[in-house]
Amino acid sequence: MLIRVINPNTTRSMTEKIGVSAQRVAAPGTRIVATNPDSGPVSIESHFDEAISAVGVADEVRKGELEATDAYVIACFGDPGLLAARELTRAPVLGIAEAAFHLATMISTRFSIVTTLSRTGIIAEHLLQSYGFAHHCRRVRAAEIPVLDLEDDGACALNRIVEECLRAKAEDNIGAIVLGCGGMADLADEIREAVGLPIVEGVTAAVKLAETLASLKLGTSKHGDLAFPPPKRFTGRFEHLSS
Ligand code: 2AL
Repeated sequence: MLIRVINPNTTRSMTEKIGVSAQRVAAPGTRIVATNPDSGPVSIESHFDEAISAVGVADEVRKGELEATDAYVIACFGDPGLLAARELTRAPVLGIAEAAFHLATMISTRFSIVTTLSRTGIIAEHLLQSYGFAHHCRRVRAAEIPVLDLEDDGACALNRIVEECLRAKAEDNIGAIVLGCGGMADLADEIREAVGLPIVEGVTAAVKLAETLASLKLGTSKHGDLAFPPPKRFTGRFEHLSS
């Protein structure tokens, strides 16, 4: 099985880290290809960053379609371009926020999210609303770490995330915590040990769910709104997308 794990930001070190975490939980016969767009923001921390990165995600799915990809994972907590990506393939496409929310509700009745910056909390709140998980989530918390500080050992990211998770455990009346950034994938085990609660990490959750869907031959439905986009002419710098 071939799963293409797309980091929507262009920071290669984060893509590699995400790929290692994905391969570690994958089944023996699963090959993970971890990629990121050629162009776009180095981290995704705003609605603007998300909008630009969604174009890169679509490009990466189009590349994956040339390689018999069995499933895709969008490894950013805003799930940028998720529905557009689904339109471009028959394979299943999972966002890490969506995957983490589903798993968290199967092991707890209430969870909190610990994300990077307060500013991106609103993106998680919008997803909770649109996916129908809002009343399972007690609180969206931020460790106030810029995404690229997760790549910097000197930034004490782990300690700050653990502290915020411990506050969530003490104050939120929850059973589980969802980590709110793809760049936290390598920290989940240490956080789980330090916090003593189930910690749901989206990259690993999405890889296991992607394997499940692909092995059950459950691909993206092409009946209705997720059918391939209608052929049309694109202009200017998107002319190459014309069909
Ligand atoms: C993210 C993420 O997962 N990757 C990135 O660049 N920005 N989202 C977030 N809330 O930190």
